[in-house]
Amino acid sequence: MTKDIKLRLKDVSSSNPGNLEAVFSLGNGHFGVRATNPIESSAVEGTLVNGFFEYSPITYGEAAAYYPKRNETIVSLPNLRKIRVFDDGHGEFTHSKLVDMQLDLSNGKLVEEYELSNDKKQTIKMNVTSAIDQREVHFYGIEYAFEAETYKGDIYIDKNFVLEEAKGETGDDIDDPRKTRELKSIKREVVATDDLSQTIAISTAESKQRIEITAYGFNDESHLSTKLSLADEPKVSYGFIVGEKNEKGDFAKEDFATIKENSASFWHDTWQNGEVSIAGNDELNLALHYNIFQLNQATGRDGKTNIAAKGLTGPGYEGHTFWDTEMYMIPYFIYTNPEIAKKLLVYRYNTLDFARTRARELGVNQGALFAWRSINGEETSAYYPASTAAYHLDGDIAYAIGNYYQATHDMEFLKDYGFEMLLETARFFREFGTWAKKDGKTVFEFHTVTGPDEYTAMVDNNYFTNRMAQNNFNLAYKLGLVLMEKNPEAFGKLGVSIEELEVFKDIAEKIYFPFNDEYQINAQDDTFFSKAIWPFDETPKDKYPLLLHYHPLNIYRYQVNKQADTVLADLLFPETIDDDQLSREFDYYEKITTHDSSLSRSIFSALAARMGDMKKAYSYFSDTVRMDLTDLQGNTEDGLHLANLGGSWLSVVQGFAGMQVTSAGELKIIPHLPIEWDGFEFRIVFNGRLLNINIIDGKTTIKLVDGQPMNIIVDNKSYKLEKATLEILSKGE
Ligand code: IFM
Repeated sequence: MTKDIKLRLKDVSSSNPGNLEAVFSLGNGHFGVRATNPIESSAVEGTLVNGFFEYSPITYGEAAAYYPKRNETIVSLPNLRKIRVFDDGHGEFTHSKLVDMQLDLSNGKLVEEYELSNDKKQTIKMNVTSAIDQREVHFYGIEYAFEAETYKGDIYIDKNFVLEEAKGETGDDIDDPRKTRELKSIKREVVATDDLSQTIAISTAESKQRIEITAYGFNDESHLSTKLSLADEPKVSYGFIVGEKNEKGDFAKEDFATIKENSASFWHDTWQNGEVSIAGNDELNLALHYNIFQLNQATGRDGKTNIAAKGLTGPGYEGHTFWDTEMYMIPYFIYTNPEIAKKLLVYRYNTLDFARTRARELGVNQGALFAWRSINGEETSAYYPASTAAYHLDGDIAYAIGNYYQATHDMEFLKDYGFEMLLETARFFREFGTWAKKDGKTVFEFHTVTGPDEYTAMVDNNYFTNRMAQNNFNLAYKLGLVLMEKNPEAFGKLGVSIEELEVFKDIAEKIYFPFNDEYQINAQDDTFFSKAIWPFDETPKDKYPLLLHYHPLNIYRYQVNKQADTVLADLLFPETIDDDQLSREFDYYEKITTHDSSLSRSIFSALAARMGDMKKAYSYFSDTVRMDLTDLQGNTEDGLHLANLGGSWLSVVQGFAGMQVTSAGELKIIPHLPIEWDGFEFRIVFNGRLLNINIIDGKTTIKLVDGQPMNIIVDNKSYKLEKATLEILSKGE
């Protein structure tokens, strides 16, 4: 990291405890610990383990065939940070005022300061330092340092686990689909205890998962309950590790120094390949670093787990993974840490059996449809118009596979995982779509579909979906040929023929795209423009987000967008649209978009930057990059908005720097610098090279930090990038 960057309490606008717990949470892709107040209990007890969930039945008033029967909910574990502190008269320090918090993004260390008071209003100070192990991902260490204030006697601390039932945030009777539900079938028990350590087990009755965690002191002689004297020494400290058995069922203790070292070295490496910095705007620079930090903390790195919509920072959306991963978060990993991108795609591969079953349930004999929302890959959404019908997800996964392959040429991945997924998703689209006649031409269409915009559902020919499906067919065709040539045996094993690939190519050429003649723009779907525009002028501010105040059917009959839809396709496929149409399209859809979804603004920012509308690009970016620090969506306490974190990287790299990979596979950038910044700089990993790209007013400097020479296109001119730094002056300089 270029300089140490820390997030402090003053950088966060909402002091609501739930909000701070999420914002200052620590995670390592395996588990996450919300920064709950260690003394006072919190609404969300806050330890979440990636992939650790419980089933509960979904009850429908009116069910139908193949509606999912069971829900999955991520399980909140007992609070690892909890400590009880007593005075020498058996009173307890039950009040705890947060004074400051500081999260060091260069090494992952969280430092907090509290003032504790007992019923006699006597106070002591408590400083808390914690870190999560980023390499041995089963360990978390926390150190409490106490300092005498008005209270100067002995204190007694108790660090045994408190096994109270972890609460869900809501009951099942709340109208907010973004929340989680309460679980009644979780067992928490102490399985071993002595003076020096305590082991508890958390098990789920239905999903049959079990986790054992052990708390022990920093030193071999540290007791979990002990007396410390603030009379003899004005400052005393005590530390604990909480560790979990590893995958093999072994438990070998770690110490705090190692946890901190593993955290610091991980962050050093992560920033080395993936730092993005803004010069001349410290506030946005801090927010951008923070977002990338939290994105990394949330990401499963083992091929078995993924990224939940709220990461490991809160139980919102029940811990489910959505299309958010492939469209908003994987790009950052593809271009900074492709190994992790691969693991995320392998997770999808590991859910293929569920996806095949789901496709059969939808009546197609071939292909696979991945789950719209799930933890383990099994579809769990009870509301199919905004989930199963959003089958662009298959195309989104294919898009990510295509980008990963283009940026790595990882043949092993293509052979073992990638092509099979492309094949199965292309088959699904082939089977689920339909041939039709339009204006005397034979076209391929998709009916009864929901695009990314969740305020429009079950329409025909959603433009975005049709583009994603077309890309899916093209990828299956092209990468199928690559695999057939490079590894005919692997190709042959998949039961696919050249004829089948040719069919994909043919469908791709004939896919229908709705177009609006009046406005000369791509139409979101076949009937979008026949609807009235939502009565924005009559909608009071407090009726947003619309989803919490209006029945879906009421919303569906209007032209109103929750989030970027057609314009997202424009961003993903820049070669399909010219500048004039893009500008018309952006203007039209922007006016009817509420951004009620956190997945929207980053796309509008990136696109506006590409169009050179820097005022808009900057304004959308400011909202995007600080979304959770300002609680813009009003629900950060349920967990951070992970897709938006990835979206802020997209805004800078694919928006302001205009980075894209051309259809010929070349890296291209078209820099646009907002006047508010002195410049910005980022690193990219591309086909084994590490590049450092620095954009300041009038000059783009590209350094090949590592790897072989390559070509790069800047502002539509091709350059050879060799070891020496390439400096390109912008036009007019
Ligand atoms: O996947 C998104 C969806 O696009 C909008 N609603 C929230 C989901 C989870 O982030």
